[in-house]
Amino acid sequence: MQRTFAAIKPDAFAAGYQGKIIAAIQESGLKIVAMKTLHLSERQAKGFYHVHSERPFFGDLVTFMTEGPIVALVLEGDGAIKRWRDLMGPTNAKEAPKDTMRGQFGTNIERNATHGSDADDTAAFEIGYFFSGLEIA
Ligand code: FUP
Repeated sequence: MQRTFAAIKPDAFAAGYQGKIIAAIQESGLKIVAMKTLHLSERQAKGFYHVHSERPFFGDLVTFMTEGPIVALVLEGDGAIKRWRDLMGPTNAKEAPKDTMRGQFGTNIERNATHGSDADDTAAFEIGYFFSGLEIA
């Protein structure tokens, strides 16, 4: 069994797509083992995206991720990291197929509705950033 970190970003949250995204996760067979709503501070968003701190889009990304609440989740299942990334679609929502989360609920490369860990090490960091062991079923 593998775990991954998923987030419903402020654009999808504000538009009320939480339910549809959570339903798609469950219909895919991935199990939700932790979930909470929170509104990131600037410091918290910078810490989450620290690997991108030198990239030109970092400031705008932090502003976007702090503009409203998000849903943070831990998903579990065989191959969960790749399965959730496949369900999300590519980073740029404009290029994402319409049967993916980003294709349905995202707008562009920044406002792309959802996040998913891209590897085992980032999943471990991101799960631990948002949840304590006691909060994961
Ligand atoms: P992903 O793993 O698909 O979330 O994509 P990346 O790790 O490459 O990028 C992380 C986030 O940075 C993306 F979700 C959106 C944002 N981003 C931009 O805003 N502009 C870019 O040019 C690239 C990424």
